[in-house]
Amino acid sequence: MTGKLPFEALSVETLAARLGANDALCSHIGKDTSRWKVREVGDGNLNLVFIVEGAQGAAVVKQALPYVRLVGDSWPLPLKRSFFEYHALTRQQARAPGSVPAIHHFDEGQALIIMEYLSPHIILRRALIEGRQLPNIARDIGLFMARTLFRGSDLHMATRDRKADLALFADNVALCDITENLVFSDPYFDAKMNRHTSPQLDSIVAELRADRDLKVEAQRLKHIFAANAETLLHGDLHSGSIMVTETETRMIDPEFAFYGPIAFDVGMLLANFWMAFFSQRGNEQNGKRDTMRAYLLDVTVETWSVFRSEFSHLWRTERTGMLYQKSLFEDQGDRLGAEQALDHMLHQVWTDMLGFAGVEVHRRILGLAHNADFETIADADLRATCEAKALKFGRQIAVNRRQIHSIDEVNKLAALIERENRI
Ligand code: SR1
Ligand code: MG
Repeated sequence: MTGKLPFEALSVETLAARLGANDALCSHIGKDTSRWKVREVGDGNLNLVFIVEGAQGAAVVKQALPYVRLVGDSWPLPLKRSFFEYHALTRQQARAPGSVPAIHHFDEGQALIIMEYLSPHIILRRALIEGRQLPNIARDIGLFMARTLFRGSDLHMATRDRKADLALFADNVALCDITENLVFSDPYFDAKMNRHTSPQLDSIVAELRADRDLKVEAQRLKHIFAANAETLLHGDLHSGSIMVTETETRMIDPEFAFYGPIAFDVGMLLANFWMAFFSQRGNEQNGKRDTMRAYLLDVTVETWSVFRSEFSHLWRTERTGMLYQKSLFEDQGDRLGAEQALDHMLHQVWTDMLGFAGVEVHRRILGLAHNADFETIADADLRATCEAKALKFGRQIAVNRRQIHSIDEVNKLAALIERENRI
């Protein structure tokens, strides 16, 4: 296939004929297309994802569609998101080696990426719903965030390279637009594509939408998201964008990548652990989930702590960019000045992270794109109870973020709300 052919969506039936001559794919799975088995496994909101197995191995073929898969062709979406995903993956691999799938081939015209088939990995969200405790996720994700977010910023990069990258990713307008609307605005009014568990949550939703402080806070966060081009973000770092085994963790799907605030990836990720925490009650039929709940809170503590300490380590050892130059601090014998600036930066990330986490919780319960943690709770009353607690938690961490000083404080709040009988 060449990049010059007009775009055409692949299908299970056509994939072997269309990619049978692709050297990269053949070298990984074998040339004999009669032995290829193709499955379409995409369960995300946007793209096609095929697993192709051949005589010598397997690979993943991911292809963007010219519209939002979740909604249909009434919502067109640029194929170029595949280009941003490819370029984000190459940068993440360089900045946090081993944290993303290996890329075998990219075809911009067909908006497709051929990449490593991760097996026996499963989606982290699925594992958490099943009540599985993975020992390494906090460390692996904390390191991934610190390394990609630090090394993609003006703290580390040569300013010319960073500006070129900023320009490259600035065109990811349509995907940013999804986040800007779906995360920061739609949950706070009766936007057309919103849905929630009704009628159980109706009065809570009305109250939330009438909450002026919350609405203002959500817009302040949107402003930070849109205006603070600090680093190359993953842009959609939730538990559905992470694949795991007992010992391995890989981040996938960075098609929302763009230059934004460091705190966004961290907040979105931690929000998904807190939502997993609040949804455990809905999955308790097969046994108590107290240990799982405790595990999830521990994961938030460890993720934040690993992020913080790796970010601090990189600050001390790899601060080669134009910001907070060593020539102003360490080289003048002012190591404490550099530490003071680091403290200040981490404090800002902490405060904004809580806000981003709060709005992420809200949008997954009130907006268009819900998550399976709550959606798989079949009993609507039980689901609404879990969701109402998460909504309350999200509101408190978003609005009170400047008064919350530690992750233990946040987790005490989560545990308190979780134990409430009435909502
Ligand atoms: C229309 S896309 C909805 C959501 O799916 C993606 O995974 C992102 O989270 C986006 O917000
Ligand atoms: Mg995705």
